[in-house]
Amino acid sequence: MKNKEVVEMLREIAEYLTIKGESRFKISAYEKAAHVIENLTQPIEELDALGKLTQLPGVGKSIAEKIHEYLTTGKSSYLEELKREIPREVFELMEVPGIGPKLAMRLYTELGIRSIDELEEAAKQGRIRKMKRMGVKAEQKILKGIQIYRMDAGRVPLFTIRPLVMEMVSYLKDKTGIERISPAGSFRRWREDVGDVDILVATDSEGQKVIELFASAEWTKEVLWRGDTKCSIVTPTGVQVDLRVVPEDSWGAALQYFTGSKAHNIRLREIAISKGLKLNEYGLYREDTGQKIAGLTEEEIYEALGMPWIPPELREDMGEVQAALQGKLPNLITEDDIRGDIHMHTNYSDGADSIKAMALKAKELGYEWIVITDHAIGLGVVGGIDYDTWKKEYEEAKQVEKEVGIRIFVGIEANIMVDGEVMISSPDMDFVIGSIHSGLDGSREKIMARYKKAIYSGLIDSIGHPTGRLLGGIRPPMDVDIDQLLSMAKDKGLFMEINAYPNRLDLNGPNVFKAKNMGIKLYIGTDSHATMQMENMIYGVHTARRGWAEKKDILNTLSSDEMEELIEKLKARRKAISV
Ligand code: DGT
Ligand code: CA
Ligand code: CA
Ligand code: ZN
Repeated sequence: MKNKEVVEMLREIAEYLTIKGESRFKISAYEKAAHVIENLTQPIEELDALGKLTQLPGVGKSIAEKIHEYLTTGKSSYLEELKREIPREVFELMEVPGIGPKLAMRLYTELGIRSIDELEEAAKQGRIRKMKRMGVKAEQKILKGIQIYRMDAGRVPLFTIRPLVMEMVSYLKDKTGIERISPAGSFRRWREDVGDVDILVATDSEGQKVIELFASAEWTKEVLWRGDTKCSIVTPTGVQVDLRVVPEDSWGAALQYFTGSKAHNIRLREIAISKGLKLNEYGLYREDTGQKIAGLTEEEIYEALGMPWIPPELREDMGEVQAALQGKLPNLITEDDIRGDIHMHTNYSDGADSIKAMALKAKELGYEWIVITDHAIGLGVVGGIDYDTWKKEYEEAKQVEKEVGIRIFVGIEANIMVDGEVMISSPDMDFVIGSIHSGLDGSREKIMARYKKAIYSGLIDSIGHPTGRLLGGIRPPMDVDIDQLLSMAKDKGLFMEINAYPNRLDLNGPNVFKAKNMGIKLYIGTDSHATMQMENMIYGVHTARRGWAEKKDILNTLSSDEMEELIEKLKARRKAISV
């Protein structure tokens, strides 16, 4: 099946077109088609062979031809042509947060900059401020971007590696019959980005076999180190994965040790020492006699240290050990608690799927309700909907609601414009998310003034993807004063979003923690633009858990009746403002 390759080809074309400054319409045609094919379960070759490519939503004649050419010849002459026109170096420059395609192209052509090192030199020499429409500020922004880029370097967002790691674990389990195989490290703690991946295997007799399977599998591009109990490899995308084999009776101790974090482990070791015990990756021992008192499971280790088992997401030394000792650990929200999804797009705006498709997917996921929030007008980039179109969408949703048998609320994702105006909101709408989609590089004063005006207008119920960051060095967060934002949200009774789109995770764990401690309610929104993406809910749930969120903190755990009741209140509140 070549779907993945075709998706990559289409996305690459879209990237090149962006750099060329082609119309947004043309670019999003390729992005949309890529989106659709990404979610296709059938091999694209089959559709092509049947001449049915154009039946896919978003795939017109011209894109179908390019796919056909790629499937028959292994390349796209259109893409080759684009590659001749635009040098590869421009893409490297775009890896610096804050440098978009146009600026990258200008830096390349006007200053002849060919690498990030050269860019840094040029900025330090003050050559960038001399370019047209650039200045000292722009130059400093570039230097800051380079700093962020270097900081991120070597770490990858969790979602880019998670599917492969899960595949590794189940493959090794299947082939060996060993039950005790688990990811550890930052991966198991659900950190949003990981330096390397750690996998742990407990076996007394099959270590060699596991290591052989691991090192010779398709995912191994290069073996860095191979010994009797440890093997480190590099995946095709350049991520290092460490596999460790430990004795069966050390499973719990090793899992605890290698899950970390380092700071959490240090805390635990302090507790152990204060009790006359010694904790390491083999077990928990009495200091005086050397007798082993725990090691087989994590639970027994925590118990022997006088506390309940601590969920991995909490092991960041944010007070979890203290809380555990006092019996005050939060009762974290779980995937099973989720009864609905807030924030998703349909083909009314830039989503790939219909209301019905989204509703059916929600039903498949076992939800009771969803809140659809298509983009409103004012977005510039993607076509957003106006009030009349929203009204139509609402009516269609009511139809679908009956057909599918799931509660469908229809809200909107309103834009908080550059001047803080909310575009658009109405008391009829079930839920109004206010999001910033433009001018993300504004100063802290500007961003906060926009948020303030929008929040105090009374027209929005929540803040969507509050910092606007995109993981993987793509876009740094806006210059948001998060404490001030949370205080304003609290003041006006707004909800804060935990955007579960895996390259957003916004709010992130630490900010969820802050919001929760201020008594602000949150919700998880997958921000899905296609049915498949609704499965990203897990990233939101685990981000919530990293912020210590409990069931009661998160709107998605409400029943459909409770949600309806809340929505009636929100509508009444908005109505009171608009009269
Ligand atoms: P990463 O890979 O940078 O995303 O973060 P981790 O947490 O996965 O760190 P890694 O891979 O270096 O080590 C995995 C775990 O092993 C770490 O979370 C805790 C444990 N560990 C590693 N080195 C030390 C150490 O020097 N002391 C202690 N107490 N634990 C360590
Ligand atoms: Ca690691
Ligand atoms: Ca490691
Ligand atoms: Zn948005």
